[in-house]
Amino acid sequence: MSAPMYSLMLVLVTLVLVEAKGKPCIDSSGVSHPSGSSFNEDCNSCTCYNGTAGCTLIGCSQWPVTEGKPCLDSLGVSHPSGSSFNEDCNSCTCYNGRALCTMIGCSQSRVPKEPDISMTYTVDGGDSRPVTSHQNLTTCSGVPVELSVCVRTARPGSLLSLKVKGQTTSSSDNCVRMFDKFATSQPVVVSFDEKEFVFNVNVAACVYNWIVFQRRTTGDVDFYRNWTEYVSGFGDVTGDHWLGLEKIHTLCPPSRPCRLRVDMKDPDYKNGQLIWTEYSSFSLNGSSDNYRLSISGYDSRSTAGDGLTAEYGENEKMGKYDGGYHNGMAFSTKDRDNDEYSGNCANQYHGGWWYRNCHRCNLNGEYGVRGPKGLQWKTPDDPNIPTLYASYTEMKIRVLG
Ligand SMILES: [Ca+2]
Repeated sequence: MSAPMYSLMLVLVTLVLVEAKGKPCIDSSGVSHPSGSSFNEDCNSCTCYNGTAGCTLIGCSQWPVTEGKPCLDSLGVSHPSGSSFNEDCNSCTCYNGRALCTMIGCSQSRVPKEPDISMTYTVDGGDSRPVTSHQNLTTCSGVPVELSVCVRTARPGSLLSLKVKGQTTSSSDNCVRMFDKFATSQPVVVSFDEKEFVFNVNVAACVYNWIVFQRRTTGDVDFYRNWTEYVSGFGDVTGDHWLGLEKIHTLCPPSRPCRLRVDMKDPDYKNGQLIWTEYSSFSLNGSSDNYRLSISGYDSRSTAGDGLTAEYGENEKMGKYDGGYHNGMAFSTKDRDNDEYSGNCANQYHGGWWYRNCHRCNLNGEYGVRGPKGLQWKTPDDPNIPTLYASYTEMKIRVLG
């Protein structure tokens, strides 16, 4: 290599090193952020210190950052500058009318819905024209719906198509499914390219985008971690992970509580079927208050029972715990004891949690253990549900408003 070429390479290497030392507090929209403020950028959460941004990757595995997207969500709601909204697994913040979005770890969750359409048609066997029908759909409270059309007596290989708002999906098996977003009732067109027989159209599910902040499916990721790790998060957002207390607090501060859903499977309960629990209000205080939990609004339709706020036992009947056993508790880890027990609950039960004295549920406990150190979920107020030990958990939030 010639000397000038070598020098040029040195210069390039030096430039790269300088670039890596610290990035300016300017986001991709060209907005400059003041010291002490935070912004989201290229899958990172950045905080400005003296004009330089320190950034932490917060999980952006599938979708690129969308630059310069208008501050409109999929329902057509316009969001003002400075506000944040959630969209298709992204957290978006508006700057001067443009949204900067970062994927933050999301699971599309289909919540089964009672069918609100049931159409049955019998087509004359001699009629070879495509069958077309219109039917109004009710909404799933403004969130996308999953539609499914199944042909009970389809001939093998016959093509079935479903058309919604100009979009068509086809399938050559017995059923075709499509997702769509309905802000209001919309007509649904169902057609066949051949004469066909009897079919039904159902709204199969309301599809919510939930941000998963905790997932356990194997024992591969150790959850017996220290305070720093629970604050910043660990694991991979596409697999088993804990998103991090600071991010959960940012998404669900007390001023803007989230909806919480907990999905679980216990192989010894209902043949390991998925069971769930929801709370209408979930928020965490900030680091200065050790991410204290506020949780309420247990959904009585939940199939897993109330492990977080159930009132039972003498103390709770007397109102001692004010809103449930884990409500109002700070987070504790093996090196940060914020519980009400004389010892350290996190140490004793091998997790990090909003322990009191100590727990009714311990979903960050030791994977595979059927006991209080394990992924226990206890709801003794409900005689129909035994104490559960999960082999699968997802804790997830929907950002509201
Ligand atoms: Ca203690």
